[in-house]
Amino acid sequence: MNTDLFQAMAQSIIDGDTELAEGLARQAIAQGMDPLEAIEKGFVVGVNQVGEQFSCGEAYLPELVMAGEAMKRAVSTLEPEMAKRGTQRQVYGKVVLATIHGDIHDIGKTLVGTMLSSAGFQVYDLGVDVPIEALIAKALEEEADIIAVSALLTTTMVRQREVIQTLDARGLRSKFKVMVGGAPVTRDWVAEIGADGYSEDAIGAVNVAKQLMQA
Ligand code: B1M
Repeated sequence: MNTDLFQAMAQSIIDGDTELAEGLARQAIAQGMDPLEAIEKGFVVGVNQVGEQFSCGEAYLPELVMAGEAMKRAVSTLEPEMAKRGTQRQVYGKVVLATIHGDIHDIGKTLVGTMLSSAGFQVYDLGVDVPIEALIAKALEEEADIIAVSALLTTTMVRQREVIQTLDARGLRSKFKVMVGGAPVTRDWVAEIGADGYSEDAIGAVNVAKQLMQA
């Protein structure tokens, strides 16, 4: 039963059991499960639970770190399968993607990058803790269509606005569409900072990026 497998996946993250998380990810692939379904119905449920426990003081940093490691292993095990399943080979556009300076959360950002690549975007994933200037320099170098900025902390989310302000100040705003995302990002925030697109999750990010290419 997939329900049991999803529960085991969530529990492996809660327990910070990296080996088990990888094993369950492999099991999902072996039985032909959609890898994104495994992530969203299984592993993410666990990482969200650890996050909630952390925010109310029921879990501590070591648990958060272990959950993060287990989550990363599960996602990286599933990523090749996700890429393999990306059937649309049309190149939609170029995306420069990063988690912004001061922020080292990379799981969701990497997932967004994988989904965009599998859908046919050329993705330049600059990693985490990326300074605004480096992001813009890469976008200029690659003549990117979209700058995609992930932030998981309320303290780093403000740098999404700074990306737009910097583009404005340098007369580059019209050259790029700016897409933002990450757990604290809301529609209100997107409207406030004047970003071009936003999505709550990786699948939505693909749709938004496609829309931005037509705008
Ligand atoms: Co951090 N952390 N963390 N953490 N961590 C959060 C974000 C937090 C909400 C936990 C909590 O308190 N409940 C909290 C932030 C509070 C706030 O600012 N409001 C928090 C904190 C406080 C911290 C530290 C400050 C803790 C400390 O040191 N005291 C520290 C900060 C370090 C830093 O960045 N400078 C820290 C550290 C860490 C770890 C390193 C231990 C680890 C990260 C490991 C890693 O990434 N390699 C970690 C983890 C694992 C989490 C939680 C539990 C899970 C994040 C995650 O991977 N989710 C998180 C709580 C939570 O979100 N439930 C938490 C799964 C992932 C698939 O989802 O990243 O949301 P997500 O990505 C989604 C969407 O958001 C969206 O699509 C993705 C896929 O569906 N999306 C985009 C993301 N980017 C997008 C970009 C787009 C579009 C969509 O377009 C550009």
